[in-house]
Amino acid sequence: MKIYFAGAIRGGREKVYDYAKFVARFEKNNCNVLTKHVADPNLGTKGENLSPKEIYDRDCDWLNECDILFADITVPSLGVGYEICLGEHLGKRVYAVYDKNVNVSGYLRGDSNITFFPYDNPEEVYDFIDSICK
Ligand code: 6IA
Repeated sequence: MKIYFAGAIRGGREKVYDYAKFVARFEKNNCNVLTKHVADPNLGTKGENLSPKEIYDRDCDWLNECDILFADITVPSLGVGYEICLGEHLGKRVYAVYDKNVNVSGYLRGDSNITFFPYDNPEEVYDFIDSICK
């Protein structure tokens, strides 16, 4: 199964170590995470050394290719919101997890096509990921 993992870059990298845990859990389930760089602590808020057009084109290709879009929406990010909308309109299964102590977008949470999973501790997300991969 191909996973498009979405997490904040310009929005802020404070959750990157949780992103890495989620990507590792998908890989433990033999999933192919197309966007592993999003969970790379060495990727800072300046992103990769690609032009915006190269990033956009490549990410759109991966969104077309993926089976599942999985986003951590705890850190507000324009890019993640855009990807969620595009993934949904491409007919992908869309999952969004977030730290329940953070007041995430009410607009997004009102979208019944997205399956949400609020968590206190990122380890709680592991079983959720396992269930998605079945
Ligand atoms: O708005 P954000 O930067 O927080 O958006 C993050 C989301 O958009 C991630 O899920 C990525 O898939 C995608 N994305 C946004 N920017 C980049 C990037 N470099 N490199 C890789 N993926 C990205 C940004 C710098 C560039 C504009 C020069």
